[in-house]
This record gives sequence, structure tokens and C-alpha cells, in this order.
Amino acid sequence: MNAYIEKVLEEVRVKHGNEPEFVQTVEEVFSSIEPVVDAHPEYEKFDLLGRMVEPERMFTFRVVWMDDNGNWHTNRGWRCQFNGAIGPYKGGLRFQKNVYEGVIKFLGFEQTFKNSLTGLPLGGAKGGSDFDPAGKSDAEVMRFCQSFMTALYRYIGPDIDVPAGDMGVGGREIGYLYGQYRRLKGVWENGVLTGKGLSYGGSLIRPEATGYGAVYYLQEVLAHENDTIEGKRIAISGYGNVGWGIMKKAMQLGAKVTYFAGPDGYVHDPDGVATEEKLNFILEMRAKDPMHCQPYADKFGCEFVPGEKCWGVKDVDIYMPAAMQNDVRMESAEKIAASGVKYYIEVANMPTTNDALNFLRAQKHMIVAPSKAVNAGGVGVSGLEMSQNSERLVWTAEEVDAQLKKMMKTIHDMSAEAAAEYGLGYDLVAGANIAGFKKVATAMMEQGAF
Ligand code: 2IT
Repeated sequence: MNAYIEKVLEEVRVKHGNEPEFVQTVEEVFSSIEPVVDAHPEYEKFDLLGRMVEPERMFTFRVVWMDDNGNWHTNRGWRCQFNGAIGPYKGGLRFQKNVYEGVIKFLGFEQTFKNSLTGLPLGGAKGGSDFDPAGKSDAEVMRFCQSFMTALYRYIGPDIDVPAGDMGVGGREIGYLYGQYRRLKGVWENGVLTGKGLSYGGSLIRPEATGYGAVYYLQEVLAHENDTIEGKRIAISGYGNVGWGIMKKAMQLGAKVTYFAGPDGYVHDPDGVATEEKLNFILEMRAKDPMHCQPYADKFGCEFVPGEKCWGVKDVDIYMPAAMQNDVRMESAEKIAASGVKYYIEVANMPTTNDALNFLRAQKHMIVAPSKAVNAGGVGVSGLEMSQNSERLVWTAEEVDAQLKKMMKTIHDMSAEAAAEYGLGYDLVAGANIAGFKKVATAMMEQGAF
């Protein structure tokens, strides 16, 4: 390993010992960029990597809200503006009980390289709160979002920082957040948030974009292997917004999701989640609390395996972890490798631990694709939403979808080319890291030290 990379990694391990997810993502990205850093001794001279692992700024704020019984609650909110070298800060907000600084930083770091891969001018950011949306009424969510935005609004703007959704933040939350931003600022600046409703500047296809984009990326991988998507069976974890998009696009293209896992276990539907009725049921199920997938098995008469994940099942062609970080650990990776399934396509942000990911990459019979490329269509379409807002135009679903498809092909091809350039073969993980890194590094170098 390059001595300068080693030195920066060691500093990160010491400084962020209590933020393991952040250390993990830095180790993952930096393990790929050695040939680039070797070729650019000036990076060390200007301590480029040391700067890259330090967020440009990060806000922590108090969020106080009242529940429906008149009791007050205090949560913590964050916004991490990680890297603005290539565009305004951009990235989602995550509302989840176990969110803390380390999660926000890991997501912000990852977002920086993902956004670079989209080819659009988007810097990297992430934010969120340890607010637990489970079981909250609409009115409680509204009051929480209003309080959250009251703390955040002075730090964001269409040319400054543009938040969006992530886990726990969907169209409803974005609506309440935007309403409060507008009330506070007294301007029509709908480019300040993405993932908006269609009635106030949202983009068609944005809700589906992450899942659709993941399937478009998968198609590029299959094409590289002289294969096609027709008839393919897919096992996924997670049936939130992203999993739902994968199910829907797979159905349209003649493939099917035959396994999906939730917090309570997994469902096996050999016919696939491949009818409108089933897809609508998924939508209903994900809105329920607690999030259980067993009702699907009960309703459609299929097998439900409680308390287990579907990693290791043999009667599929593709695995797509689409739930959350560190969903697939070494134990699951070993089962996945033993199943003989060829394609492991990450979708959720950092769904695989580093040891498990490297183990899977080392399997000769497997092709592994990294989430920062595969799920980039979500933020990519957010970028298209920003363009529509600034042009005061609305693009058709067909226009957005065509752009998304093109973007996913470009991301795949750029990654494959970057890996090939450094003699790494068809290594999509290293290629995505290298391609994402290079653009940010070049922009930072050209803008001088700060
Ligand atoms: O992880 C992600 O890329 C997102 N949650 C979407 C971010 C965005 O700004 O659309």
C-alpha cells in the first residue's frame, strides 16, 4: 500500500475510532485509488487525501417537537457538507433511531464519489436525525419536519446545499420540509430540495429512479457478460422505495424478484413480485409499522422463513442487497459464494462489510458491482430535478427515464474503463472508486488549498 494512503488511513482510524462506519468507507475507497495516488505525487505534497477525509463543515442542531399528547421531545439533527469541489452540496436526509455522526459522515463521504460518478455538478453531503419515524402520526411528522427545517434553512439553498430523502424521509417529509423552508425564506426556491411532489416542482421518475437505475446498471453488467435480463430471478433485501423500484423495473423487463427479505425474515415467491397487485401490496406493507413482510406471504400463499436473510439461496441469478449498511457480513458472503450465483449487485449504501466485499470480489465465478455506482441513479435524477427547477420546466417521464438510462450506462462504462486503464480487468468496485475520485481530486487541486 502507498505510504501516504497508509498514513492518512492510520490518522482516520485514530481520529474516528468511535465512528466505525466512517473508517470503513474511507478504507474501502482508498484501497482502490493506490495507482492514481502513485501517479500523482503532488497529492501528498498538498495533503489532498487528508483534506478529502475532513468534511468542509458539519452542523449539529437541536430539534424540539411536540407529540399529539402535548409532550415535548428533543432530538438531534445533522447536516454534513462533505465536499463542494464539483458542485453544490447534495445528498439525502436520513431519519432513523440509530443515526449518529458516524453514519452521517460515512454517507456524506460515499455521496461525494457517487455524485461525481453521475457526471453532474453535485458535491457530496448528507444529513439526518436520530428521530424515530416509526409509529408517528402525520401531525407529529409535520411538526418534527418544521422544527428540523427551522434549524437547517439558513445553511441550505439551490446553489448551496440541496437535501433530499433517504431512509425515513420520503415525499411526505420533503413536502413538510419544503413548506417550512418557503415560509421562513419567503421565496419560491424549490430547487432547494429534491424528491418533491409533482405539484410543486418534483420530477417524474424520481421516486423510481434509484431502483430503475440499479436495474439499468445491471443490464449493462449483463450485456458485458453477453447475457440479458429476460427470465432472470433476483433476490433482494429491503422492500422500501429502492426495492420496490427494482421489483417494478424487473417486471417491465421480463425478469422477476423471487426472494425479498425484511426485518422479520424473508419471502419466497417463485412467480415473482411481478403483478400490479403485488407491487401495490408492497407499497402498503412498507407504510406499516412495524415493517413486516410476512403479510405478503400470507396474502399470496408463498413461503415465509422467519428470522432469516435470503443470502445463500441457490435458485436465483442475481443478488441485490437493497436494505441498509452492513447487511451482508462475512457469514452471509460465504453462503452467497457457495450458492454459485454469479452476480452480486450492491444497491443500498455500503450494504457489505469490507471483508465480505473483498471476499466476494475474490471469487472467480462472481461479478461484484458497488453501490456507489449502482444506486447513483437516485441522486442523478435529483440532479435532473434541479435542472428542471432552474429552467422552470417539466420534463416528461420518457425524457427523464431516457436520461437515467444513459447515465447508468455512462457510469458503468466509465467504471469499467477506469479499472481497465490501471490493468485491473473488469473490476467495477475499483473502477467506480477511481473514476469518482479522479474528478473530485482534480477539482480540488485546481481550486487550490482550502
Ligand atoms: O443515498 C442517496 O444517494 C440518496 N439518498 C439520494 C440523495 C439525493 O440527493 O437524491
